[in-house]
Amino acid sequence: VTAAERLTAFGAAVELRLPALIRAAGPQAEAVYPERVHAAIAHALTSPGKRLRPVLTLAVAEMFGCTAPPVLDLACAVEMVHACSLVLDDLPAMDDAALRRGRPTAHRVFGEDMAILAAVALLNRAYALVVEAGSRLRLRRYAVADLAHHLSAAIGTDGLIGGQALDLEARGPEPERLVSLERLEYIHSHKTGALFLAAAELGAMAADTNRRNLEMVAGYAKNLGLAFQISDDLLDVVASSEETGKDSGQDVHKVTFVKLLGVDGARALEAELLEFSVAAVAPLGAKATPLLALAEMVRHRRR
Ligand code: GRG
Repeated sequence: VTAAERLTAFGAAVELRLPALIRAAGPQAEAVYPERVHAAIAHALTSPGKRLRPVLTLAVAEMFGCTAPPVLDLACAVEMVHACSLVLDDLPAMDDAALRRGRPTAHRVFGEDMAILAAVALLNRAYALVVEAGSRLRLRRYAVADLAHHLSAAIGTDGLIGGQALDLEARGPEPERLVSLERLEYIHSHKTGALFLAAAELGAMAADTNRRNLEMVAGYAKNLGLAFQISDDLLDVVASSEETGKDSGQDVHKVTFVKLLGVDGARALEAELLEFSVAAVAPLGAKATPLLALAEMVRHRRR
């Protein structure tokens, strides 16, 4: 199998596993209530996403020799955090988006109240899964608390929440006059890059690999995440919502790399960051081929 086929297989495994993880196992699992929250969670989680972050977790874990079943749940936990962030980001108080993954956004289908509860439930479930999967892995170098801390750091005010908060503050007429390139890099590397970083770190920790390897994949993931957000800025301008499955032109009131650097400048920066990401894992040699394939996917993505 080629590296690209391996990535596709990881995505398919995630796809298959996600629905089973919505509810915790146990005596409550058969309960029907709360139907609308569960339906909203299913809508947010099982709609057709690209599954890049969990694929990254699985690819990194396998690269360091770990294919144990709990890694799949760890990867799904990362996707749950991502799904949570999308539901929140789409709310009227934030992007007020109508379309996500080619479907109406969670709050448009289930109402804002249920969408908020579904987002919080996804986040809550993600932490439970990290603890469960982390315990089953029986790691030597890392404690379960290390996994939870890395995830928490990625989400907190120094992670997704921090990046999103500054992004929201930077909106208005002519946002490009308010925000420097440095601040924009902070916004993007936090609101998007941080979860790519955690996805890779969790994969490395699940494989019980050493700190040096952990740092290597962290360097890869940080650059990949930032490049990914730049490609997102580009697609908002150059692709249609039929292609991306979400509202395009969402960024008119936001500051983006395209606004600060132009389309060509943003493309050049994206290419440079992808080179950095690939260079970070070069010492791993042929083992890193799936990570190179993932960087290629980001380079060529149209959705
Ligand atoms: C509590 C988890 C949590 C978050 C709160 C709302 C928020 C803070 C952060 C939002 C961050 C956000 C939505 C960043 C944009 C990231 C991005 C590029 C999303 C699109 O990712 P894709 O293209 O989406 O991978 P699919 O649909 O393919 O999964």
